[in-house]
Amino acid sequence: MDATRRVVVIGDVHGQLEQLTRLLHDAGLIDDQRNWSGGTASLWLTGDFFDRGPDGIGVVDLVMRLQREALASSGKVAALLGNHEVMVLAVRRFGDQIVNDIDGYSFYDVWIQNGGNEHDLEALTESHADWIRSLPAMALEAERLLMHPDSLMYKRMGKTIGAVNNAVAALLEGDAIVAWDRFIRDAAKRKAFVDLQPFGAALARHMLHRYGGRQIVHGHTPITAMTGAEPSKVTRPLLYANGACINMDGGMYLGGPGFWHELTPMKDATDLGTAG
Ligand SMILES: [Mn+2]
Repeated sequence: MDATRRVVVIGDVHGQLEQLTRLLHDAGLIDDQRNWSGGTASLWLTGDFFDRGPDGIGVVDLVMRLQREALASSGKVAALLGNHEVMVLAVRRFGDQIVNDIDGYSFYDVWIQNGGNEHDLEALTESHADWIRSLPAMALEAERLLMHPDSLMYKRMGKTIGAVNNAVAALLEGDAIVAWDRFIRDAAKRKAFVDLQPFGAALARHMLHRYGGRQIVHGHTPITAMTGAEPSKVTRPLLYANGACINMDGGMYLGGPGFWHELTPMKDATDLGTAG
């Protein structure tokens, strides 16, 4: 692998296919025909392709195609598993089945409450489902720990990235409804690393110590929910937790334009790299 290859990250898309297309074009990763033009570049998406927006399936179809095209030019397109992908698979598998008699809800209810899009569910094929099940929950690239949520939820699932990814994959292959429910409930938690939490930065450093990497790159929580900024004015990632975390979620479903961000080699703990 080329040590100097570009590594570009794009945050949570939530069905905003046109915005994703514009960002990929701006970043030089696709041409006017929407074909991969990124050469050997590496592209990471932080997950949450579905729900809250118009065309989650269109987004996934584009990412799957670019993944094949990038491979042909020794580039890479990779994506993290988001909790909305897990929710869509849960509804596909369990439908309106009541999860437990005490709470009396189904995954369908939870999904609808979280912006579930019926069109996405109807258009979801077995090949989409297989692709989702293949997505890593965590990954390491360019000295960064990449994961969708800004929470501690993966700690209970394994002590290494490989163990967490295996545990999540096993969950998604199985019919253990309680385990699916726990994952989806866990994903409601966020902001574990924010500076307002007394130990936010320390918890981020602990995650890095446990799983590797010098900085956490995540999505899941729109930057506007951390800073109070107008969604339309969020045009770059948020560096926080004393430089230990980068939030990539531009809140595209809230009307944010989104952004792309290039992970440059880390020089020091507060390096944010080059923002797009
Ligand atoms: Mn999420």
